[in-house]
Formats: sequence, structure tokens, C-alpha cells
Amino acid sequence: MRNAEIASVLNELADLMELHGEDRYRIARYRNAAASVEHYTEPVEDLAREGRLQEIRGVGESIGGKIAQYLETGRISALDALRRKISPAAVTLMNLPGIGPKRALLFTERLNVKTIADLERAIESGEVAALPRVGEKTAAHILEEIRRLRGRSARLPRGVARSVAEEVVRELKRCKAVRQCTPAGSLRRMKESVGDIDILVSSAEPGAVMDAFVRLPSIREVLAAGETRASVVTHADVQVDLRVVSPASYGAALQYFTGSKAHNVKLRTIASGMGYKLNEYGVWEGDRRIAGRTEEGVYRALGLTWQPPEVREDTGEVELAIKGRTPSIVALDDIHGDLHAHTRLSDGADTVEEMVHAATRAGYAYLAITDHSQALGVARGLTEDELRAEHALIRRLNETAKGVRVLCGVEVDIRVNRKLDCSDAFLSECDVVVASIHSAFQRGRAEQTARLVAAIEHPGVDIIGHPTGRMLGKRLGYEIDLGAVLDAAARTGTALEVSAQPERLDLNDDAIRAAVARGVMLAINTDAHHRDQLALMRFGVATARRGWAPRQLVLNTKSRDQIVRWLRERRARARVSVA
Ligand code: DGT
Ligand code: CA
Ligand code: CA
Ligand code: ZN
Repeated sequence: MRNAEIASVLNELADLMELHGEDRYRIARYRNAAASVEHYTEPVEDLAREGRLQEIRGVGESIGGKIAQYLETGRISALDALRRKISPAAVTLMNLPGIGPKRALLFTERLNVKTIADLERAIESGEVAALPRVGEKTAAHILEEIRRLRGRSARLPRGVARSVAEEVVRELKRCKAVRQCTPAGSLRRMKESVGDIDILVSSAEPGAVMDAFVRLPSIREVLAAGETRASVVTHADVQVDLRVVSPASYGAALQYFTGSKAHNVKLRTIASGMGYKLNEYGVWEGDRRIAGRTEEGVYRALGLTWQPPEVREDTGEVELAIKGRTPSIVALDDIHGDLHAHTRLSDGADTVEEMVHAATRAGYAYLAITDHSQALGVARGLTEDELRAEHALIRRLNETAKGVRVLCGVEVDIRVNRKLDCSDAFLSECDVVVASIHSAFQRGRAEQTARLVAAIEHPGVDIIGHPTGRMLGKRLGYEIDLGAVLDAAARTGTALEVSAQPERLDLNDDAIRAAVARGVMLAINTDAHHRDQLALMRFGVATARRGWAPRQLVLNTKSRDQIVRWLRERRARARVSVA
């Protein structure tokens, strides 16, 4: 059925007619016809074959002729003629809310704008606002639309996806017909961003589950709904795919829908090599299901060891599974503390005491308080004297408190000139120093790399915070030569952070893998700005697991005594270099 395709061609024709300044009633006829075609229940190509095109509402001789021409030849001569007259850039721009044909032509002709990125730059430089009949307000509005559209077409940061998925799972579990219910797909594999959300349910009554699903309050639109599968879009503009299987197939379906595709392809090959068939309903020997109820059972039936979802990317885990092994990777239980956290003295929300209390509840052995240094005006950075006062408070706390050992730290800014924002003497007094870049993201690759390497080589620095500065869905990181940064870290023993903040996850999984290959020490930190954010640790750990980071290379798996010893040795070196 090609109805949607035909409708989109008719709409394009209408767009171009509009740009060309044709009669608006004529244009409206094309748009109406496109809408009828799109929603027509029979395939329009059947109607064309039987000469019945004019049965479609709004389709007369002229439009009918164009549809017939398109179906016969794949093109419409009137459309080709218009395409030759109008720049494709104008068409792209016209599709943005707030831009009609007149403005699209104005932007392409007067400002030589060819892409949406060009337009964004032209708005930022003030050129658009200076055009006749546009103005600041319209320009700002268009910019907002561009950013909104961009956010929608991009993959979803996992932090957002997770909360949507949790909401759907919570709502679904109220339905009595739902037995098991869990997110699968890239969300379960803990990827940093997801294309869509996949949810798996086991039930003896799939019909009842489907009914409940398409009526959930969080759902805006049902894209497709069958007996055991459905796709919907939520009010947050997120696609959710649901599959319902019987309990006997739940493990096989969970394995299948967790993916990745590449991992699944390898498993199917192994199955067929054993004379079995593997699908989302089970492992089959002929008509007999030999596994399917649990995921472990599916792996076992194939002679494989179960693999954690985070490593199912076909990057060596299947080969380990054949040998009866799993990658040796860090787990949440291995984490004994957090080495990067803020209080209300800089840009955090809570007091030192509240942060420490939260760390105690998390069962931690240590917590580093690392408020910002003074360069960071926006984050209420502290002077050295203010930081010293905070450290004095922390030392008093440590005298009385049992349990969590609080480390006196700082998150020192790495300035544009490669210097650190605190004196060497001050840094050598701290228990732990995190150094991060917070400014001048636009500098070139060589310059940024040199900034980071200078901080890595500084004897007073223990950890580099969020090393690439990226913010998922907001900005790419600054450009760096990752290899050179990793080499410097390996050489000096300086740890690189794996930020657990869902929009950072920085280093990311690929960079972690490269770091691990060089034996670079990592620190999985939450960079908590609120006591509740200490709980973000699991996202950092998941990212480290995707990068196959072993426990031994993760600094905060060390016990309290071990970390104190590790830091003390580095402090001694820092003091020698000061003296
Ligand atoms: P995404 O949504 O782009 O972040 O990535 P996934 O991995 O969630 O992919 P998705 O939603 O297209 O499909 C979910 C899982 O279903 C996928 O990881 C593996 C399985 N799957 C989907 N299509 C196929 C397929 O054609 N072959 C195989 N073997 N598995 C598939
Ligand atoms: Ca998915
Ligand atoms: Ca999907
Ligand atoms: Zn921070």
C-alpha cells in the first residue's frame, strides 16, 4: 500500500506551489486530496489500475492524472518543473513552524541560507532579526522551533527514556492480566541514548493487556495495535513498543527483545549449528520447546553462560559465553564511595552534613566533598579561604562521625591558559582534587587536549572530571585527542572520571573501553548537586560495565584504607613539587 507515499508527493507539490506563489485555493485542493489519499482504506494503486481514482474525495481529473502519472512513471512532470524553479533549501525552511513560503524565500535569497544550521547561525548573529518584517521576537521564536525539532528527532537520552519507561511499567502493572513486565531493548542494555522504548509483558490474556496498554493515560497516539504487539507515542513524544508473550516464552522474548541485533544474530547461528531454532518464543528442537521460560535457560540450552545486558553488543561477549565465562566487569556492589560531590556552599542544594548523611545511608565508606573553585562565578565558586573553612568543618565532622570518612576536596577549574584555578600549595593540602574544564568549549582540538594533559600531569590533580564535557541532547563535547589524553592518564596514574549524571555519562562506553586497554584508572562519580543524586551511581556503573571496566581499574571500589593510602601517596608527591 503506497497511500502515505502518494500523499507525501502531493503535499510536496502543494509546498512548492506555495513557494511559487500560486493560487491558494488550488493549493488547498492538493492538500485536501493528500489528506484523503493518506487516510483511504484501500490501496490507491488498486483504484488507479481500475480507473477509479476519482472515487477518492477531493481527487478530480487533474489531481487524478498526476497520481496516475506518478504510479506509472515514478514522477510527476509538474512537480519536476517546480523543483527546477525552487531551491531545496527554501522547501526545508518552509517546513519549520513559523516560516511560510515568503520568509523561506527571504532567508534563502537575502541571507544565502541553505540549511537549518545556516539559519540557526544567521539568527544567532542577528542577521535574521534585521530583515524587513521579521524582528527579534520572530527570530527568537524560529530558533526555539529549530531547537525543539532537533530535540525530537534525536535519540532520547537514557535518563528521559528511563522515566518514561518506568511510568509505563508502573501503569501497566495495575492491569491484572499482566504477569511479568520489564523494559527490554537498548534501555535494558543501558545504552546512553535510546531510539525507542521496548516493553515486554508475559500474560495468559494478551487481549486484556493490549486493551489496557492502548488506554494508558500517558499515551497520546496509537501507531499500531495487534493481538500481541503494539506501538504507541506518549505525550512526551516517545515511541513505546509493547510485546506480550506467554509465560513459557518470557525468557526467550526477553533475550530476543533485549538485543542487540548483532548479539542475537550470533546466538541464532550457534542455535542452528546445534540443530536448534532460536526465536522470541523459545529454543526449539523440531516442534519441541527445550527452553524459553527464563533467559538463563535459553543461554544454557545453547551451551552458553548468561551475559549481562550491558555487554550484549557482540564485542567479544559471545566468545566468552562459549567458554563458560562472562566479562570481568565492575558491579554496583563493588562501589564503596563517591569522589565528586557538591554542597550549597557552591552550586549544590544541600549542606555538607546532609550530603554525608545520604552517603551513610548509601552504605558508603567515604565521600569526597568537591565544591567549585572561584573561577566558576556561575556555580558560586569558592576562594581558597572559603574552601579551607569548609575543609575545617569537614575535619571536625570526621572527628565525631563514625562510618563515612569525608574527604576534603575541590573541583578546580582548568583555565583557558591551562593553569589551574587554585594555588599548588592549596591543592597539596586537599585530600582529593578533581580538575575539570567548564569554559571555552569552542577552542580547537590541540588546545583542548593540551589543557587536559596539563591538568593530568599536574602533581596536585587526582581525577579529571567529566573529561569530554559533552551534554547528551544539548552539546557535543569539546574536541580532544582522546588517545593522547588516555596516554597521559596512563603515564601519570591520574584517574579519569566516568560521570554518572545521566546527561553526561562522560567518559562514554567506547572511551572507557579504550581507557581500560591502556590500564587507565577510572573514578565513577555522581557529581551530585543534591543528596538524592548520590543514587545516580548506578548509571555511571552501567556505563563503565558497557565499557568492560574491571573492578581493579575503578578507584572508588577501593576500601577506605586503600583509598586513603592511594591519595596520601599522591599528596606526598604534590607537596614535594610545591617545596
Ligand atoms: P534502539 O531502539 O535504536 O535504541 O535500539 P534497540 O536495540 O532497542 O532496537 P529496537 O528497538 O529496534 O529492537 C529491540 C530489540 O529487538 C533489538 O535490540 C533486537 C530485537 N530485534 C529487533 N529487530 C530485530 C531483527 O530484525 N532481528 C533480530 N535478530 N533482532 C531484532
Ligand atoms: Ca528500542
Ligand atoms: Ca523498538
Ligand atoms: Zn562537579
